[in-house]
Amino acid sequence: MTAVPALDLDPFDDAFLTNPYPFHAAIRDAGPVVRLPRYGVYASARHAEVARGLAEWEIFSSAAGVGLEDFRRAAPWRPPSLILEADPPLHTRTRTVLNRALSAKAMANLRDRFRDAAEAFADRLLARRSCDAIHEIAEAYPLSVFPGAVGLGAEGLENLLPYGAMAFNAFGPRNRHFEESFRRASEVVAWITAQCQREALSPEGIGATIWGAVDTGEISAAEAPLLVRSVLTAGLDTTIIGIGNGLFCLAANPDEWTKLRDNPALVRPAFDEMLRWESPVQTFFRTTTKATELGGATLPADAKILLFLAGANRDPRKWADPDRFDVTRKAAGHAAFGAGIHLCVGQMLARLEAEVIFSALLKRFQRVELAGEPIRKLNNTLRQFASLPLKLTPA
Ligand code: HEM
Ligand code: OVM
Repeated sequence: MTAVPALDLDPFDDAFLTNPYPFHAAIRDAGPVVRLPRYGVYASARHAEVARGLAEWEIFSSAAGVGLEDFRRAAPWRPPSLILEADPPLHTRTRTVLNRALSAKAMANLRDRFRDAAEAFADRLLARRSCDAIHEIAEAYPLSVFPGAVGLGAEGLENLLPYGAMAFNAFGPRNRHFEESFRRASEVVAWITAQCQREALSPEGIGATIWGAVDTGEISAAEAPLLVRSVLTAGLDTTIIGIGNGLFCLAANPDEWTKLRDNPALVRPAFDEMLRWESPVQTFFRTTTKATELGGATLPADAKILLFLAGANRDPRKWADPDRFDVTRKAAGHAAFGAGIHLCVGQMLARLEAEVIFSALLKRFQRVELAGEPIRKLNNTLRQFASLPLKLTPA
C-alpha cells in the first residue's frame, strides 16, 4: 500500500483562490487522493475520484456539513440545511419538495416572464458602448427576476448577496474572507430569516410552493422556512456568477461569441462549457462514514475530503485540451452542478436565466470585448469577478 501524498497547500489562501488552476494540476499530479495536513483533510482534484465522492453518499456523507467544519465537533454557524447538509432519508423527503418547487413545469410557468425581462433588459443596453458586466448585467438581470419568482417583496433585497457570500465563505476556514463577509451578519441573517416565513412570501411562487408541502403533511411548519432559506442561499449568487463568468469566457474567446451568434441552438450546451471552464462553485467537502478506499488511498472513518469540482472539470484524464474554452465541446459530465443525489436541484432555473440573457445579448451585439482588467472577488467557495469591463459593439 503506497502512502497518500501530503501537500503543503492552503486551498483557501489568496494565491490559490486567485488562480486555482496550477494548484489543481499539482494536486491531480500528486495522486488521485492527497492529504492537506494544514487542515487535517483529504482532497481530490481528479474527475474519477470527485465523481465517486459525489456518487457514494452512504460512504461520503453530507450530514456532517459540506464545508471544512465537522458539524458533530463544532456547532455550525446556522441550523444545517435540510437538503444540502442532509443524507437520506431526510434528504429524500426535502428533495421531493424542492424538486416540485423547481420542476420543469414550474420553470415553464416562469419562462415567458424571464425571457421578456431579458429581452427588455438587453434592449436598454443597446444604447451603451461599454459597461461593467458584473454590476450591469450579471447581477442586474437575475436580481430583476429571481426574488419575484421566489415570492419576495421589493424591500431589503440588498441583503441577498451579502447572505450568499457568508454562506459560501462558511464552507471554508474562518479566514479573512469569512470574517469580512460576517461583519454585518446579524442584520443580514435576521432579514433572510424573516423572508422565509409564510406571511412574507407572495401566494404564488417558489416559496409558496414549498410552504404548500406543509399542508400536504410532507414537511413540518418548522422545516418549510429552512427550505426557503436553501433557495435564497443557493439560487442567486450562483446564477449571477454563472452569467458573469460566462461573459468572461466569451469576451476572452471572441470566436466563440461568433459561433454562438451563428448557431443559437448552441447557447444551452455552451452554458455547460462555461460552467466547466470557470466553475462558480469550486469545491464541496464530504465526510467518510466508515474506513474506505478511494483512488488507492485508505481513508479512515470521520475524515473530511475536499472535492475540487473545478479541478475535475479541467482534468486532462477526462477532457481533451481541458484549458480550452470551446462552445461546441460536449461538456456533459462536468461537476459544476455536482452529481448524484445532491445534483443541483435549481439547475433548470439557472439554465433558464442563462439561456434567455445570453440569447438576448447575442441577438443584439456583434461583439463583446474586454475593455479593461477584470477584478476578482475572492470567496472560499465561489470563483467570481467584482468587475468585468466590457466594450459592446451593436449588430
Ligand atoms: C446543489 C451548483 C444554481 C439550489 C448544488 C450543488 C452544486 C450546485 C455544485 C451540489 C452540492 C453538493 O453536492 O453538496 C450550482 C451552480 C448554479 C446553481 C453552479 C448556477 C449556475 C442553483 C439555483 C438554485 C440552487 C438557481 C435554486 C433556485 C440548490 C440546492 C442544492 C444545490 C437547494 C442542494 C441540493 C441537494 O442537496 O439535493 N448546486 N447551483 N442552485 N443547489 Fe445549486
Ligand atoms: C442550502 C444551500 C446553501 C448553499 C449552497 C447550496 C449549492 C445549498 O442552504 O441548502 O447549494
